[in-house]
Amino acid sequence: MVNLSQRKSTSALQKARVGSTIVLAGWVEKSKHLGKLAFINLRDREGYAQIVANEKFLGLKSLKDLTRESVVAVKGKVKTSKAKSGGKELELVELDVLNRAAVPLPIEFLGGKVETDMSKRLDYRYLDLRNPRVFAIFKVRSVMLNAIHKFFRDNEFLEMQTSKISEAGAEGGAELFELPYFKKKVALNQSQQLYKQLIMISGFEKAYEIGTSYRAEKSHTHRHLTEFWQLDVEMSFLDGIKDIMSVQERLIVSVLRAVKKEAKSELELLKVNLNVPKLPFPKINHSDACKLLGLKQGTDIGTEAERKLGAIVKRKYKTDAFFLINLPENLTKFYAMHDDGIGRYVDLIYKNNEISSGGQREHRYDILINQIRNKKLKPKDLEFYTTPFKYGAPPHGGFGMGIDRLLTFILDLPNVREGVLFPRDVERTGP
Ligand code: AMO
Repeated sequence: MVNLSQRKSTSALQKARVGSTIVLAGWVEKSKHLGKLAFINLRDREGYAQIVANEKFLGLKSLKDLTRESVVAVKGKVKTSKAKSGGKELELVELDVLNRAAVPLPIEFLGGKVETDMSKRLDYRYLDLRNPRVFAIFKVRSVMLNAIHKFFRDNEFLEMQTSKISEAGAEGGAELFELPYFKKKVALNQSQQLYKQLIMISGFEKAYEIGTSYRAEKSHTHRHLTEFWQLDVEMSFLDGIKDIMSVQERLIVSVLRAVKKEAKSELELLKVNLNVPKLPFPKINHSDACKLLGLKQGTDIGTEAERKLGAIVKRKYKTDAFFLINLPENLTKFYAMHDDGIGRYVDLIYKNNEISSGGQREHRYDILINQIRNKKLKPKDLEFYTTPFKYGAPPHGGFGMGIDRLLTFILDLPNVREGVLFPRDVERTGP
């Protein structure tokens, strides 16, 4: 039996001493039989290793039965490879089949080939993710998330975790997922909005969370999911939206720098040439954006208009990232602060798509209640949120950024589903 506790990765093989014995384990990408020799291409999460079996290996014949994608553990001697690519290979001494894969495979991904039918790929996501090109996306996602956590820790933000079950929505009633809860009805959180504000009232001062949000949006687009990951940030005692933009732009720059440095080989594999935008990001007033786009003042700038605006900004400022600021009241939420009908609101557009939205919040109780009424909501339903504003609410604000969207646009992916392990949308609830 091959001793798995001695297992090394395929990348360790390249650093191992010629003549030494090492143990590898992984999946059989493919195998080839040439007379008295057999070659196995073994894959693990670090890459590939070539395993060569010659006559000295007693089980040579049985290797013919090895099916693709079976899981094996091998022990062998490190040799210099005779193949053109060079490097090192393993001469097989011992092989254990840990799990024999059935044939044929339901989807094909040999050599990094990506099936065109996304729905089929998602049905067999566990296999799809074995494709190094698909897996690379999730390595970048992990690097990106580490960089986000590092940024907030370095800037003295506390990490928070808010509840995902709530009694009221924050972002619009029609998009609420309601569910029975014993004798009551509750809803899945649409965002962390109301709770991140409550903890500002509690005195957290600077906090962030990375968590899931749920929206019953019947949107069949490349950038909408029913369950998505959101980065929520909230800060107290801020001096208007400039403080919110400053955090966001520094965050984006440090995350992109980290991805460029720490996910170099993944970016190469995915053929992504990542540019880090210069600081500060341009700021475009919503009213100016409407003029540039030939839209009526107060129009909601949607997907298509964002693309056009992105192209205009790129021509003028040579950047992929800019802020859209000062949104009119008809486009803001009840919790936003306004100056004469203009919301202290900020959207961040990156590579032609909105990736975040935020602003300063209304912390004055009476005005907040009025705004709730103006949006045709019932203050009674939101008492758990509004009452705390009577007992010492500091001026505060923040933003919510779509993690899945950020990854999508960093990697120029065609669809947000590519960067989510098991995406949920209007049709898909499994696997
Ligand atoms: P908003 O609703 O604009 O704001 O959401 C913030 C960001 O979350 C992402 N996002 C989505 N991603 C994928 N699928 C969806 N259905 C989806 N909906 C939103 C986007 C978006 O920019 N509470 C406020 C934020 C705040 O003011 O702090 C909020 O949720 O990237």
